[in-house]
Amino acid sequence: MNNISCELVTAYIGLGSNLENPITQINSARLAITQLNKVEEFTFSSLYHSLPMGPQNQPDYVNAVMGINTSLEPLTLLRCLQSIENAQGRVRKGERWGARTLDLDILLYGNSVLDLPDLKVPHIGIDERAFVLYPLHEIAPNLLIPTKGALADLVSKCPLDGLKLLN
Ligand code: A4P
Ligand code: MG
Repeated sequence: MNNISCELVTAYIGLGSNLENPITQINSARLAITQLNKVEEFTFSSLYHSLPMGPQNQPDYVNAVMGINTSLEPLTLLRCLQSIENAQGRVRKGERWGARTLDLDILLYGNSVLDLPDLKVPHIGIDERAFVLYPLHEIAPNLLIPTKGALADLVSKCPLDGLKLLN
């Protein structure tokens, strides 16, 4: 990574996979994100095993959260993450919350609140998903989530829903 010149923003990315060797998918995505121009990883959570949210006729997931510093604009970052999803064989079949090789979500982008057609930040549902809240809390326990409140409070109210540490 490199060539960071403009204003740096701290962002958090949620990674999820439940197809084609999820652990490998997450590790490959992490590497691809660190290789993006103007993106620098500063932290990465443990890997977590989680039960599927949404349709139940799909494999369990592996989830993690990555903290980056970036000077990419939010929509540019989104497009870069979508390119990585596509490069790792993501197929969009139109089924909401269906199985996928890789899902990369922008959970937080600094303290921004964005309500664009293609990008909602904080990510929708961030405050009620164990597979997002627990890994995020592991790496950033003191975080305040715009419009939602203290991460520690959200975690304390969120059942584990079968979430387990993988490593
Ligand atoms: N989009 C809007 N805001 C964002 C954002 N902050 N980050 C738009 C990323 N994308 C964002 O996403 C649909 C559209 O969301 C994109 O076109 C983008 O412009 P998608 O990746 O094509 O489809 P999706 O992921 O199926 O949709 P959605 O509604 O974002 O699903 P989620 O919320 O990502 O949930 N169960 C477990 N255990 N673990 C998981 O990780 N993930 C999902 C997907 C379902 N069940 C899961 C998990
Ligand atoms: Mg998504």
